[in-house]
Amino acid sequence: MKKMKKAFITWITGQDWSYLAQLLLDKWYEVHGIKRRASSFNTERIDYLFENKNFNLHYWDLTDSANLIKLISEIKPDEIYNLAAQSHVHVSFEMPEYTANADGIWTLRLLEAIRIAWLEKTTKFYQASTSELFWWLEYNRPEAWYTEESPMHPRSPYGCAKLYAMWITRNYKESYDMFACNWILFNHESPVRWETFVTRKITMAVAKISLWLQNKLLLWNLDAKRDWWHAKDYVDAMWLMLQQEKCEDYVISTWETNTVRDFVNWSFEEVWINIEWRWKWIEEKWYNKKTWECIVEVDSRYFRPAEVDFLLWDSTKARKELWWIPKYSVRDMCKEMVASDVEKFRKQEILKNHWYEILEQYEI
Ligand code: NAP
Ligand code: F7E
Repeated sequence: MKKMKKAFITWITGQDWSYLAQLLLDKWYEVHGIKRRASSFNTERIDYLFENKNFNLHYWDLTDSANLIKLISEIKPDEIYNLAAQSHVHVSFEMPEYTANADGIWTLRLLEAIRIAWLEKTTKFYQASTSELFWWLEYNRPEAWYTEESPMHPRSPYGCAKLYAMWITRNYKESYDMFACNWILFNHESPVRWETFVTRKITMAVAKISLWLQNKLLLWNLDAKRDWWHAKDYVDAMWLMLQQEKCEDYVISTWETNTVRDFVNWSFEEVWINIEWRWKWIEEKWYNKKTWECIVEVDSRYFRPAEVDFLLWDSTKARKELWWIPKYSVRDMCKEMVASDVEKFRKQEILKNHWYEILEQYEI
């Protein structure tokens, strides 16, 4: 009988993991995920997996090297997917030291644990790297495609920490002949994206505005351009990468870039609210064309000390070598995210009203 493969994933409560877990369980893997203990439940994205006997959950914190070595030595995973990170760019300016530890040094701990457990020749390692390592403006190429040869210039503590993680992964590959690869990822989103990333912040606000539960959406740089794609497409590609004979770094992207402004427009179109903007840049305000209420406003609290203004990548290498093609367009993804948030808030309201009716009925 064919041996069941073991996958080890850090961490299990994030957006990507929730999709990756399902993909690996469908492919008949024994899956081990780790999570940090929290004082409240945060396993909403993966609750449905607990019934599957091939799914195992371990508690652990990134500062705990001893427990990491113990887990890796006991499980002896065939594949390790390192998704752990303080992944919010804005937050990294407020918590730079913590971000360096979580996103940089943590990767080193994991690579060392593989070596200490004598698994460097058998375990394949995947590092989630990022497009936040690149920036063109300084090189006077404001709107050109990035390629694998583009200069790296991180613009945030998050980018700097991820740059270290990428190079230490490359260094372990070269020094110890490990199968250790980086995947440079562009922004990928979904209905379970964390609420403070711009796309989810927009779709949640649009859903609430359409249901009269919120008045206004506050944003910052509406002109920033991003190469957004669906997280489901990304986990397919991630698995494919670890199945290759040769260990290579890849970039995955959609070949399309759009502004935050476009995403706001598409989202309002999904709930049939016509909007019109007045005044430019810092004074910019958007109005509902039916009621003339202001529903989008620029707010300087979301300002970043340094910003990556533009992202677009030529991912020819990954498409040629991995035969990976995205299934979702950015518009499909936006549609799915808005529909999911409208459904979520509508259900919550129905439930709330239902409880009010019961309380009134019994005069509680
Ligand atoms: P995410 O939703 O923010 O998930 C990150 C995970 O890391 C969460 O499960 C979080 O746990 C955990 N975590 C953070 N700090 C921790 C700590 N100190 N101790 C224990 N757990 C900790 O991220 P994602 O969007 O799935 O992204 C996955 C990976 O891809 C990350 O490395 C990210 O940097 C990288 N990436 C993402 C994108 C993107 O657009 N999504 C693009 C490029 C690269 P809690 O749930 O307990 O907070
Ligand atoms: O911002 C602008 C903001 O926070 C996108 C992470 O997954 O992708 C993500 O990082 C753009 C930026 O994502 C608001 O200034 C305007 O230009 O959704 P975001 P990000 O910073 O691109 C990369 C590839 C990663 O690796 C990261 O882990 O939108 N923007 N107004 C705003 N952004 C936020 N969050 N909130 C606003 O109100």
